[in-house]
Amino acid sequence: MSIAIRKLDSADAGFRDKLSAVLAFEASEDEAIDRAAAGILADVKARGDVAVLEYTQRFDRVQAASVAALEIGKQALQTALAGLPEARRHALQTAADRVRAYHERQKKECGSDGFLYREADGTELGQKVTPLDRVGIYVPGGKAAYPSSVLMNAIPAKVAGVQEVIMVVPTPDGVKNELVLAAAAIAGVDRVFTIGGAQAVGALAYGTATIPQVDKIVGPGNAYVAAAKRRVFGVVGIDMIAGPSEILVICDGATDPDWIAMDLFSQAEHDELAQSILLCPDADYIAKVEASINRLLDEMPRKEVIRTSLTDRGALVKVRDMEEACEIANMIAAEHLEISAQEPQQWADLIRHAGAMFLGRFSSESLGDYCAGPNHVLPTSRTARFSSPLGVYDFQKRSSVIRVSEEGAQTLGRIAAELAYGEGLQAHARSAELRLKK
Ligand code: HSO
Ligand code: ZN
Repeated sequence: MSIAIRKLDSADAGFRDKLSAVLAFEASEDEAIDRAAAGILADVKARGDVAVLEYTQRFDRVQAASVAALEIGKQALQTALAGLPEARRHALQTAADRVRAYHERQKKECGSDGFLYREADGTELGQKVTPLDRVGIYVPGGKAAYPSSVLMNAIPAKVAGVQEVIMVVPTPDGVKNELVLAAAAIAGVDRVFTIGGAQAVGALAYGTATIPQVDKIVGPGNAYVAAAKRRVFGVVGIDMIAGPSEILVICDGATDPDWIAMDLFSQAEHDELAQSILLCPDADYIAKVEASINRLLDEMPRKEVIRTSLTDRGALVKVRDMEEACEIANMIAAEHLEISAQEPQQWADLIRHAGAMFLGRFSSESLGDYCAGPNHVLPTSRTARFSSPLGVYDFQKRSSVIRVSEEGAQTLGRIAAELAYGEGLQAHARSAELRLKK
């Protein structure tokens, strides 16, 4: 059975509206789910460990005598790592090394040392950068349990200098994912608790007798986890509320069509709601990619997910030229953008909005998902217009530093007092004036 993948042409009337309809995605903020999450959070806040144990029993069917019994010790993480087949352990280690190297570079380049400068009168102004003390990483259980995501969340935190990284991962029916535990060992996660859902988010946000309160919670989760993260924001920091995966491919029409078809599949296989779109100026080439899609689909174990994703949210778009493709790509602001073309840099220069850019025919998006080095936690649902990949900077914060000299206080004091009187704030004005020389 062939796939009825949508075909659009930028020359057609109403093209922009049709494209907008394809892109439209409202993260369903289900009221019932939100209410349930709120109830669980309030309960965990009030009853701590006891509530966590009850929900873990109810939702994951795991019975434990205490929350401490739900912790997986460091030794067990090392055992999981040692138990992996050699090739897999080596791949995981190499991926982790590359992700670490990239984020160390990022730390160096992104102003992690802060700054301080001195004005002529001796006043010094600057910024101090400090890592967060303690961070929680949510790792989903079940079908979306990705060991690669453990690396992508934990490594930048550790590189930033976070002292304690606490991972939570649900283990429905007590089934543990050994590769996830091995990834936690390699990434240097400090503590792992086998809890999940809104109860895990609540435990990390408020702290319980056993689970320490964290400063920020990162990592993807189901609708309950997302609702809980939204609700605890403010008590703790959160990274983002991630939507389904997206890939946008701009191709000049000279890449092996099978490669492009498989790249589109690679994100489509994540989720029925994932989005894969091709932009290409060559109609004959688009037909070839479509033929590849139809031929290759049957080989895919996750073909039903891919089929639904491509039919409901996918598109093959004929564009006027590569310039127009870049303009449309900026409008889409995709999580992942592949520019599969001979001279990709000239087109990359035109791109302003994309979570990650994969340049040239050999840069398949899947390499970025696992081991190229940059983070695979990226802005989705057009949020690349205003946000960035998860990075070392998400695990750091900045404090302003102000050291005013006696001379500086004379100049600044007069300005501040003047403005304070303007605002009707006498104490502010006097506080500045008291430091003026009599
Ligand atoms: N493409 C996903 C990450 C991932 N892919 C994990 C495979 N495993 C979101 O960027
Ligand atoms: Zn992926």
